[in-house]
Amino acid sequence: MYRYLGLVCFLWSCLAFAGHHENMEHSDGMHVMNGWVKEPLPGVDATAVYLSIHNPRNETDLLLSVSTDLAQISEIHEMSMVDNVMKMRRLDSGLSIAPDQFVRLEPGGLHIMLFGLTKSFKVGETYTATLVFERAGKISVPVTVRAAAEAAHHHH
Ligand SMILES: [Cu+2]
Repeated sequence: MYRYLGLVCFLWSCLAFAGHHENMEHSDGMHVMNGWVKEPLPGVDATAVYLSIHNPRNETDLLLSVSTDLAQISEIHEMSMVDNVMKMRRLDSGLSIAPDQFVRLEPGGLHIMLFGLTKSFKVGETYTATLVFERAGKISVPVTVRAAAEAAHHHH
């Protein structure tokens, strides 16, 4: 029990600091939280990471790239409806995050696409994603595997 107290205190101080921050990675420049990765569909060598980012500073920052220990290639993607068809495109110039903006990467929208998977992706396991921001620099966060059935469809 006692070993959890430090964690609880840590989380509580986060909550006291800002109500929406759970499982947050602290950084001077950027808050990254709630990271998870969708269990790949059978026979598909790709999946996606989702997380939330909050820019607490008064200058815009840019998510330039992401790397993980889950796959050979990670790309920042955006999904949107074009003529009633869901289209996915790579954000080649990164993802801009305005001052105090809270950005959710979630199924059906922004995501970090993984290609060339290198792990077994057992549900509940936790891996690491490292985000590189133009100003805030590198921030590593945990991403936990969730079952594909729990997540919304992600067509390629
Ligand atoms: Cu994608």
